[in-house]
Amino acid sequence: MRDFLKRLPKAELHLHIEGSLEPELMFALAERNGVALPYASVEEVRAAYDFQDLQSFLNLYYQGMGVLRTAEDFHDLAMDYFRRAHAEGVVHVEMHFDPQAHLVRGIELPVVMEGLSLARRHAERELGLSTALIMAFLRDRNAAEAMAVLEQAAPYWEMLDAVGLDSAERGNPPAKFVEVFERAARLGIPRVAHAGEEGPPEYIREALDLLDVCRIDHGVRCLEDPELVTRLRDEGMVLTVCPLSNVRLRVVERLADHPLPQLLEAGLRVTLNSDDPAYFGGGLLTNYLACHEAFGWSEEIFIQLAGTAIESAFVSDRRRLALR
Ligand code: ES4
Ligand code: ZN
Repeated sequence: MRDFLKRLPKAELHLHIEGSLEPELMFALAERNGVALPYASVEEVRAAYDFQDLQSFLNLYYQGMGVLRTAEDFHDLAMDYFRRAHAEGVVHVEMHFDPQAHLVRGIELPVVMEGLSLARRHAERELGLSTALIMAFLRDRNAAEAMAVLEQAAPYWEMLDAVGLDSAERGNPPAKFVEVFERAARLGIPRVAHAGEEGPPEYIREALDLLDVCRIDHGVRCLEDPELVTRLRDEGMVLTVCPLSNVRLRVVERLADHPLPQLLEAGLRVTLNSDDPAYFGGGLLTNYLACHEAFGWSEEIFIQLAGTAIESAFVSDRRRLALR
């Protein structure tokens, strides 16, 4: 099965590039930039990744990205991830990035964009990997700031495959960002949003009704609302589910308790994703393998899951055909 899952052409639709920062690279960049780390070794870093919930993870996630300072750092971060993904049989990667998390540290948007853009070109040329870019707004900061970031990104609008919404979900409903997402819609930029990870099914409804998203990131809590499940199925809405993330952030206790089988049973369009692979115990292949162990799924199910990801990826029809 490992061989089969490795060879299966897989697309990653839900990845935070800052969450792909492995402790080894964190140390190398800290050294290169003269940034002090509160850890003595990579082992100590990994030992600290024992999360209680989303917020306890986010605290270390924002701390870890403090080593990213130059365009070269962002390039190295993304290339490091693209190489690992390529080695796991990943053929397409859609990466979220969090401009506000860098702006608040004095790292300007052009620095981030230059580094990520160069890495995307390298990945395509060296690895044959296609990539997409999703600029995410931090929902635990105010909407005016998100709007200002969207305007500041004007030179890069053409490069954005979508905008997204991430960070601490509870108490920060999609409704807060209606105007920002309306502006993105008028600009012709597609929209996705995290909803129903820790937050209630109502947030999934809001993401659909108020933000007009074409995919829901996570969405696992939709099962608490049968009418919503019917709607998601009828609309063919895609959920980018992150199995190991949900275990590590204690959305579920064990993978065997994960609602993935029920989501599939309900006829929903589900994809498997790694979210923050450096923090949650592995990349896309590791997530596929963990699902095989937990649910005993057949090759056919994995072909379906990987196929759904390729169907709903932000790529040209020409590239979509080549990915299959
Ligand atoms: C995230 Cl797992 C998760 N949820 C929400 N926001 C995030 N940013 C990075 N990882
Ligand atoms: Zn996420």
